[in-house]
Amino acid sequence: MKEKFYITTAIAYTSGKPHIGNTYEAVLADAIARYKRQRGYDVYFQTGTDEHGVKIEEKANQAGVSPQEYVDTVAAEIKRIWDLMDVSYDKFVRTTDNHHKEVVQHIFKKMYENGDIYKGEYKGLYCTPCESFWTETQLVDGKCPDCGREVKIFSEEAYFFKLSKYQKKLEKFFEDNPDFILPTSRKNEMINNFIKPGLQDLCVSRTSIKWGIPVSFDNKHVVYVWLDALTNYITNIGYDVDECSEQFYKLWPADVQIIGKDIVRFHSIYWPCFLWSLGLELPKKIFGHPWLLTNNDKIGKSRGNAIYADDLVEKFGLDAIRYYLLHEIPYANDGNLTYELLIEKINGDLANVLGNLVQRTISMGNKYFNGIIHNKNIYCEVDNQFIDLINQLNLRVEEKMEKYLVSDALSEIFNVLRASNKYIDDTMPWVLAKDESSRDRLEMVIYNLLEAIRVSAVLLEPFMNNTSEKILNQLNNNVTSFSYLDDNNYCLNEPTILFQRLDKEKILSTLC
Ligand code: ME8
Repeated sequence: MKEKFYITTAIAYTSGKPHIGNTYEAVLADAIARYKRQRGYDVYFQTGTDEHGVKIEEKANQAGVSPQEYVDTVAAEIKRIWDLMDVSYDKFVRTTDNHHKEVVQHIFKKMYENGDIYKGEYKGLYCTPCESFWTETQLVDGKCPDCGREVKIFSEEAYFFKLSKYQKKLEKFFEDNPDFILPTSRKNEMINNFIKPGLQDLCVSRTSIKWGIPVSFDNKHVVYVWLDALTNYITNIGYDVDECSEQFYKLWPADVQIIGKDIVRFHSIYWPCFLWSLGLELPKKIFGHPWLLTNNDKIGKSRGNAIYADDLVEKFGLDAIRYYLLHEIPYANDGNLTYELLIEKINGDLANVLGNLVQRTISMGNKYFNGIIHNKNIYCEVDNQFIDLINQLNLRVEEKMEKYLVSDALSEIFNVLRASNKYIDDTMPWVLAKDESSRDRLEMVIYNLLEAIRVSAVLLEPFMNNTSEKILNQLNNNVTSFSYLDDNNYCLNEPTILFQRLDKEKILSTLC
């Protein structure tokens, strides 16, 4: 029996086309999902769209279409972009699906019946773009602490969720599970800014909004968008209040939930309390990834500086963009995207380090041995060190990926590719080729390089699946072992260029 691994992303708002920051999250989760599949896990990867709320209602009005028509178009666009990025989700969910809506109604009713939801009057401050409620003390200079925009005063009849009831339980949970939120620095922020000051009951219904899931027993209210959105992680795998599906028992609790740092609060405070209220276990981990900035500025659908994945892929190719996203955004700190940096990385890491190595090695194999390469068993000191590096790579990647250090895992692979280029410089095959008596040694050198390339290509699959496949096709070898083999046989194909070197000045002048 394979061990299950349930991974989710946040569900993207269907307020507009997803920018490269939202897309980063889907690609990041995809790399983790593919990595786990490669390690033999039975992976279930869920992503999708968050389609209710006042912001979407407003957007639909502006566009002169119904909210449903509006979200149908945007959800299709988000799915198209996830597909374009090769995001290997098992299910793409939408909060306007009838099944989800029904189960959210059941959940609301169950929470009401068990006393965790009660009716009261809401008076407070609301940030419409962030769909968030704030208390006076949380505001920064009187404005929304997340986006810096004006907040509105609201007063209406509403249902409340008894968050305050879970204060002690949450404090204890955080104490007992210090690694629940990754990176751990984000946990301290939650404790100091939200838990310690005291949890306030959360308003979970609206009468002033039409575009939402009606409360089944009081239908002038619609369910607050975060209760609707967060529960997607269970409604779509078969949770229901009276009876859950087999799939639910198999998959829940989620193994990791990938979200951006701005929504850690919803996932580490509201979400655990909602789950406790339903008598369910908490996810094993919440990973709050950093942001992707463009030109060191926050990207926003509404800030007018958005860069889109499909434009980038059209200009630079899919795997160049996947590489950049996965490698250039560190684990805890924000990453930056500019065309200049992107072109430098494509030329440096992808064309020079990776592309050149594959091209040179295969060309030598074809030129000197008509592409037929075997192990000649003539090992030198320089080989032993090199082979050790190849054999350590799998474990190094695993150590990083198990901690979700995705960028570092990719760096490990590129370290071996760099070491392979150095191995060529050290062994100087072109000198060996001049001496007939060194022919076997030359074949051995090329064999070692081919093994380094093969192992790297196999381990690259979760990050750059197309490039991995192209390399293995050029090697004409489908052995997927993660370590150096001394009995592999190669019958090489012709090399093709993996990444074209780009003329930075020329491209920048056409983009500006
Ligand atoms: O927050 N860099 O949706 P969303 C990296 N619907 N990640 C970014 C980013 C950036 N510049 N900007 C946004 C929502 N994100 C809710 C989620 S989940 C039950 C509901 C991330 O479309 C953001 O942090 O605004 C979030 O994880 C995801 O993109 C979707 O953002």
